[in-house]
Amino acid sequence: TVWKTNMRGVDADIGDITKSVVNHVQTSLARQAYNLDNLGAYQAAALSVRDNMLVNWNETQLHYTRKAPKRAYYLSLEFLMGRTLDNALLNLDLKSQYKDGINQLGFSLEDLLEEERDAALGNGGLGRLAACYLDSSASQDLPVWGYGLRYKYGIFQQLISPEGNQLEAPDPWLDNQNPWELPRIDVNYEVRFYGQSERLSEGHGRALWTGGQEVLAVAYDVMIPGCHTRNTNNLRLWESKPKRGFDLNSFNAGNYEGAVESSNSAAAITSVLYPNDHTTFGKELRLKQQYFWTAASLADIIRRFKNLGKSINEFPDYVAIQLNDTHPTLAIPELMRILIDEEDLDWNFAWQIVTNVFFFTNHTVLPEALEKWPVPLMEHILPRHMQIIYDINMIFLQAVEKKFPGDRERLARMSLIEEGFPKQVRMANLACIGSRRINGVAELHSQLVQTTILKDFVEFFGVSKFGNVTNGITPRRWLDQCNPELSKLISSTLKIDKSVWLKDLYKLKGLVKYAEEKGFRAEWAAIKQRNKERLAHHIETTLGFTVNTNAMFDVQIKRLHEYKRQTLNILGVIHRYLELKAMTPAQRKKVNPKVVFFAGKAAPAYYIAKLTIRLIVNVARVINADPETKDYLSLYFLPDYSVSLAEVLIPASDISQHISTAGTEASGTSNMKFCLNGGLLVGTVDGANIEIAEEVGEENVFFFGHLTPAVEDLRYQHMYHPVPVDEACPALANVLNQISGGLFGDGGVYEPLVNTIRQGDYYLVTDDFDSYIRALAMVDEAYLDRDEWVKKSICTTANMGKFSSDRAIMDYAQEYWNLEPIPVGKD
Ligand code: 26Q
Repeated sequence: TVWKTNMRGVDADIGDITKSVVNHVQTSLARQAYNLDNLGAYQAAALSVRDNMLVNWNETQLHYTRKAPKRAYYLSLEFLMGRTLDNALLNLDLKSQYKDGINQLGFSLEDLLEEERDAALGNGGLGRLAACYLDSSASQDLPVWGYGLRYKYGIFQQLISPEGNQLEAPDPWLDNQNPWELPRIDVNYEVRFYGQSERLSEGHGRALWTGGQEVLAVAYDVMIPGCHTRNTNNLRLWESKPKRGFDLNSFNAGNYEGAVESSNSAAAITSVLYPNDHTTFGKELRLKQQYFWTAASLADIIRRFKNLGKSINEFPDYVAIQLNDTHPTLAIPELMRILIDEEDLDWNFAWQIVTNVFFFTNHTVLPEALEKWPVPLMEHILPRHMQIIYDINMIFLQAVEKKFPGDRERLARMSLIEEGFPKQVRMANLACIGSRRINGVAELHSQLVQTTILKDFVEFFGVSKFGNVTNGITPRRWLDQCNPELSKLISSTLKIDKSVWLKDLYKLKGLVKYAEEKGFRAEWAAIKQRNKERLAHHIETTLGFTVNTNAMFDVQIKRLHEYKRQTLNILGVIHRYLELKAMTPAQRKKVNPKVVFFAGKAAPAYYIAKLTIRLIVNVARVINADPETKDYLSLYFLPDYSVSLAEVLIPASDISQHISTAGTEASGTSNMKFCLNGGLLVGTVDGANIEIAEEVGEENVFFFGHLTPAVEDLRYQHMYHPVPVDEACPALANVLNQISGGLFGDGGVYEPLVNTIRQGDYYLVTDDFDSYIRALAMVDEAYLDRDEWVKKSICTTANMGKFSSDRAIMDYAQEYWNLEPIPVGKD
């Protein structure tokens, strides 16, 4: 088939589409077009769409090579992509044609979309942010590539046992072969582990690193189509393979197990995504993942740079590398190793290049979440890198000593090495001193970075090295794709084609004036209602529950974490249940009916988080079965939260909860997704909630709780002047006593969870509980005046322009990377 191309991607008529799909059924899948199932039809449709993308992808890469602009590389161990087909069809502007074409073949496009498995190569916010940034880079014609790992198993599948326990199952997402990736067996690099490093000169000169184990990194490319542009960027994922099939010496000696052992250990590197966010470090395999990925990516970046024929000192003029958290920090000593040991540069020259290439984004200020690696482990796996880290540290600390003479404590705090047994390498310190600039992900968070964990570094380098880029989300997936009816209403109301407002989200401001129009409000509310019914239908067909769609939908969906305080939410639900029980039937009739949804995964070893899930499930069992109250309050824990589940949940939400202890949630991004879809927030004064309220108006956000500066004091009080919960918050004490007393099954089971609040209460559930309950009461009151509520909803969506990831990525391009758009076909 010859495809006609135009500026909006690729155009094709319906005959071309059916022909291409049928062709893939027969030649790629080797199946017959009759008796084809939905999965086969999905695969053929995907391959057909892929053909379209490939044309653009090739053209884009050729264009970038010819124009040789500065490029940026986004290094992330996580890319939480979700599904691709719908997104690709929308970005290429081919959805309606494919809908018709698929129909003609006797299938429904909506059904085929459901056949696709999520690419779930991430834990949560950090991984989904990377995916949104790829979409925005391509959509704005920026020459940006992502680099990550091709995990054979993504984030585990979550099952909930009858008792309410989380069980984990593998996520074999590649089992039905992945039409969206292009294996590049010819693009591969050798990566060394272990062995010996021998210094070849005095001081911090060259060394020779030999021996150990060599593993092969093989590239798989994933095409990233921009929205309504021909630019199609690349996400390169590495797979590990043994360098040679198996060890021939062992094989010939008859030791067949030994012969395949080292090949198994090579393949293990990219076998599974680590399911922890914010905790548990020190695992050898994780360190090997980090080095394997940074080494392969840097080798690839350097090879591409060398093809330009430029001298190495121009490297920072052609390359910017963004480090997504500290996970890729080994890229810093690895680039030093290449420049010194392989390119034979002297230390200072190499260091100058390095510190002009890297940029570092921090995503947390929780002290327990700062990445550290034991020195002995690092010495064993990466002996040369450990030498380089010591060299960097010595030179750096000399400079600190010169600026702050005699300040031993400062030196100890700023050192790359934390003293102790064992000593540990502080990755945030290394990322900070090795980068050109450092940013946090929301205003408050960036301030906290500068005044807490990196305070000493601000004093040493000056504040201009530090900045803020408030996170964003792509309105393509998080409005147009997940909420097509709302997208249509917006286009027809503004009389602006969606291709325009989706790429200039401030245009949504034009909706404000329609908040005063009754007819518009009715349409707006009707769409929310249909989205609630769509969610209810999804739950009915997947879980068998009948959900009351006349109730307010209240949603909290995110990883389970004490700092995110799902506990506060479930304790609030119990409080409400107890209140309802105490009412007369006549009193209950005046209550605003509410359905509460939870979803989210707990890290497999995070005991308290798992216990929280168990409590939610068992509270749901009791409440939903109570004939007196179930019309007014019901509760669901939806298992196996994912990007595609979020796409159904978010458009259906009336109110969502973002209730972290102030100062702990760096940004949050689902808060932006809910607001973009006309859902309101109940939240703490934390992360991006603050900036959302600045944009949409504080009257449209339900804030509660203590502010960041109070948190430290309160914790101190808890430690040194503890007050029993019964005194500090009787309403909460009553709820805790009901749990302990067995209202939701064996109370003893929940004691460890309840005790985190009764003793210490590090995340201040007690301190914020009353304020939280008051905020929920205000939500109820506001919801009863439905007209006013819908106005709030419209004004919220209308003022979300700032939170497009297009704005965020342009900020990186201009203030950090110094990158220009390189549109394909416009020169
Ligand atoms: C590190 C080392 C070893 C094992 C695991 C990890 C690890 C993995 C994932 C550490 C942290 C993460 C993920 C962190 C994360 O998702 N942070 C969130 O990032 C979002 C995007 O900036 C913010 O919106 C959230 O506030 C922040 O919690």
